Amino acid sequence: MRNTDVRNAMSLYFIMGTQNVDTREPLAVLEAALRGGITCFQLREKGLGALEGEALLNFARKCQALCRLYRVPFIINDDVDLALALNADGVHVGQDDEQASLVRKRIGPDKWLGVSTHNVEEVRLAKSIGADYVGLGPIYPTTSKLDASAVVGPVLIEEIRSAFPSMPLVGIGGISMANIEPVFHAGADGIAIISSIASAEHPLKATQLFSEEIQTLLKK
Ligand code: FQP
Ligand code: MG
Repeated sequence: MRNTDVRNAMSLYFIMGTQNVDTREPLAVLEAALRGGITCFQLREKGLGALEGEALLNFARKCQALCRLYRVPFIINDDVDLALALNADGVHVGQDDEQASLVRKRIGPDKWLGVSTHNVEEVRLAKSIGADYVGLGPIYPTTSKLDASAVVGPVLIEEIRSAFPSMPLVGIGGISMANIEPVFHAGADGIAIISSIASAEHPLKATQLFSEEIQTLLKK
């Protein structure tokens, strides 16, 4: 069932672009994360020095091929044209991006649509236009997004979970091994991670630690 597949894919959702890996090889970081047990991947290529055009297309294709090898859904952030060109598994858009209802029309019913939300009303709207999941955050202060909105804390997850019991819901923003417990306790299906994996000294080990801890927390 699609809703169950989406919820399961949210458990350890890795987001990365070439700007997130310091001096490392981005594809090596992605492969380490895949080996370590990520359950979904979002290509988020933006900011200073971001790849564009043909270079972006080539890089995205390589990411997609790796994800296929590990049978992990491959989602594109913001760029609906790129998602369509690659036949990606889905698209993620925020409140300031292309309108989610129009994105749904463009990508059709089969691809996953994720929407960033910050309150119950935005989740209600996202659900009504056919979003498959919502990202909720920033749960904690983050350095990965310069234009991040106000920190919401795990309490908002609780509120949204009780209003929408079966909506696939992933917490994002400033999440590390030290603070994941409250996120799952509040009812999230998972966490979205950028720097705690992409900037970790050992991305593979960091991912494995997250994966083990999440399996424990989801059983509680
Ligand atoms: N949630 C998620 C996900 N992915 C994201 N990229 C965001 C939230 C943030 O448009 P947005 O989306 O507010 O900012 P940006 O395009 O800079 O990422 F749920 F997938 F974890
Ligand atoms: Mg966006």
